[in-house]
Amino acid sequence: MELTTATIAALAGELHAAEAERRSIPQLSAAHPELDVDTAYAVQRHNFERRLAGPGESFVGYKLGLTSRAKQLAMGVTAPLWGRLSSGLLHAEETPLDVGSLIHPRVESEIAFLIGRDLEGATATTAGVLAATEGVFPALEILDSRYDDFRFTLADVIADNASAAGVVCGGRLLEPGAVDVQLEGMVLRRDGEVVDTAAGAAVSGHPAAAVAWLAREVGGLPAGAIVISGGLTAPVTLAPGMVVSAEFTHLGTVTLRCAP
Ligand code: 0L1
Ligand code: MG
Repeated sequence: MELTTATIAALAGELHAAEAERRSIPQLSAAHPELDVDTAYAVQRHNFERRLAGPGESFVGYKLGLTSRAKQLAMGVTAPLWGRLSSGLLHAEETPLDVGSLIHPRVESEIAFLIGRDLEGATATTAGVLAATEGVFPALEILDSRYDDFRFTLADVIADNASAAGVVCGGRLLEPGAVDVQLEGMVLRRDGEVVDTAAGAAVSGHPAAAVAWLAREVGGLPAGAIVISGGLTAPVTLAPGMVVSAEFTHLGTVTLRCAP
């Protein structure tokens, strides 16, 4: 059964209130098993428009999620998804994160793309993405599910803007011709200890392939958009005082510090 516009607004309101009040809620699909992927994107869009109406907020790009097998296994979901990024989600590398401002914060390392010229959606390919990309750089994505126990169906997590809670940009911006992102190595450290390692190919075989999928899904990407291509490994749960860094072979290092 299709959900009405009023129900979509109500479901978006539940997620918005959970985020604002830093409390988790039951999965939307528990009360609305008819919530499908298309309707979930409508819920996501509703809240993103609400976010854009906030002071100083603007669209900055997209996030891809569940593009690696490690992430799909960690979350028990078997398909990729996408969410929307606004300026308020950009978290400066030098600013400590107050983990108490989030419900159950996690972080994961990603390869980010800065799109240099408009990319058409229908015909987007891996090569086309690389040709349209101004540069690639390393990022850490801060995640926070608004659902109880960080558990959800695919539709639930899409409605929740793919658990987006922040993006830390770091390292160096390299032209796509200057680095093979598929072979780019990454070492993930928590408080200086190695917790995981991966190569770019962990993301859909090639991070640019994931971005091409996104471009086809959303009908094209505009020049200036930032796209984070999805976590290379399972995420790390954050705690006060923790320092997490992702060191890439050529792209450099990006670090997130949590406030004590
Ligand atoms: O960026 C992501 O992979 C988010 C997908 C949703 C699952 C999660 O919250 O980790
Ligand atoms: Mg992510």
